[in-house]
Amino acid sequence: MADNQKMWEELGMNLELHDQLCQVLPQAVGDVFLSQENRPDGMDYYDMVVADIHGIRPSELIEHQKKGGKVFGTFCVYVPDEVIFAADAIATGLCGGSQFWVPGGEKVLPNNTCPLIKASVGARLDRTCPFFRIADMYIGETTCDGKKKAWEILSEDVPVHVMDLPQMKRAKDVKAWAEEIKELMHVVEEFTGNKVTAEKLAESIKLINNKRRALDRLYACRKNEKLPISGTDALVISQIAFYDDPARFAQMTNKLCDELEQRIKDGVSVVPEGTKRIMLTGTPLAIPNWKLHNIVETSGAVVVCEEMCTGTRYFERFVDESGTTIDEQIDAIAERYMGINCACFTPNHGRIDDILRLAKEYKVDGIIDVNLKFCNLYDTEGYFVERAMKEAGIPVLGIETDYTDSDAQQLRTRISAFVEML
Ligand code: BJ8
Repeated sequence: MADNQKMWEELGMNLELHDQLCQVLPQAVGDVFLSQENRPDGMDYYDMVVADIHGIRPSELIEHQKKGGKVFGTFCVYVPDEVIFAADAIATGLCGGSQFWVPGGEKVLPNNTCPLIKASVGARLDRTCPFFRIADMYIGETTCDGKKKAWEILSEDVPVHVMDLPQMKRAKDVKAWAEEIKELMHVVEEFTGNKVTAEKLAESIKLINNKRRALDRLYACRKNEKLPISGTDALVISQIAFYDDPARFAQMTNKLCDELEQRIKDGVSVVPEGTKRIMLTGTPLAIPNWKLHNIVETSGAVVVCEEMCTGTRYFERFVDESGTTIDEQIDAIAERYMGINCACFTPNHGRIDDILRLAKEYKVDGIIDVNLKFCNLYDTEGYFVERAMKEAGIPVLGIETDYTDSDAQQLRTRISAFVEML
């Protein structure tokens, strides 16, 4: 811990403010995770990572920098990690999921900005998150208006490269995205001084695909009637995937899956038979946002799937590994990423198809459509999502929330009533 203090100091962090965050986190982890019963032993790894969230991984990133490597911070699942790792750099997710960072963001952003953006900007400007201090360059994207303007503010403090994400899915849009990926590759090459070769890119495509395969395997376990892992535990694994070392993450997650598959064989479940199965859909739940899972899972139901960026949108479908030239590989990367169905696209029927498919695959009893307050995109798309679910006969509850706890009681009442009627 003394080492962490020294590292944070050297990173120029606001130690006094950061101490306040360090004081509340262990309590939150205890309340949300350690209070669960019959957890798989393999959760030890993720518990350790979360317990020292501002220590273990940041010190690894700094080690990498000491050897001359660069670290890139990202905020969206459309930004292809493959290209960054291919230049011997490291990509790390930076989305802020705590109310702790929101006031810092509100100093420069309108209050009616979504909490994810406010927290991300606040974490940087208030100097209270080591990951935001460590990243040498941020990679933004043009997904929503709030983010677009946030990049301009952040770029006054840190180098930012913004990728222009098309918002339709015509052939020319996929082509345009491939061009953007190529540009990112050049930016990363220049910034790191390392050339991306076809061999390097092939390696990193495999590296990131392997991470996806591990998550896919984890989620497959959640399709089972006998549920070997809680939604809360699965969520934190998805969140850790954004910043952990990808090879180690895949290894540890596969190890956990060995245990989960054994549990399935042995008929072990973390919930009693008949517990209602809930899928969450909507805006992402960035770490340490565990509020909804915690409420659902202490209200007599269990979360079996998240159609979210911290969920299926992150790992479903793999990049074709057969390309041998940079152009073929970049086309394959563009193809895979443009298959993600975010509400920033119009139209976005693919997302409705995904939700209907996932509801069947994960045998869900009901869906909660979650919107982060002031996210206009997902809020508006909720109209189609909720209508399609009703037409399909799947019970759906639409909720809007932020990072504060002020609505926790009200949410608990609504979610309990929803679970009751399933
Ligand atoms: S692919 S969901 S990670 S953009 S920041 S859109 S919540 S108002 S995060 Fe996102 Fe990429 Fe899409 Fe996923 Fe709304 Fe907030 Fe914007 Fe947000």
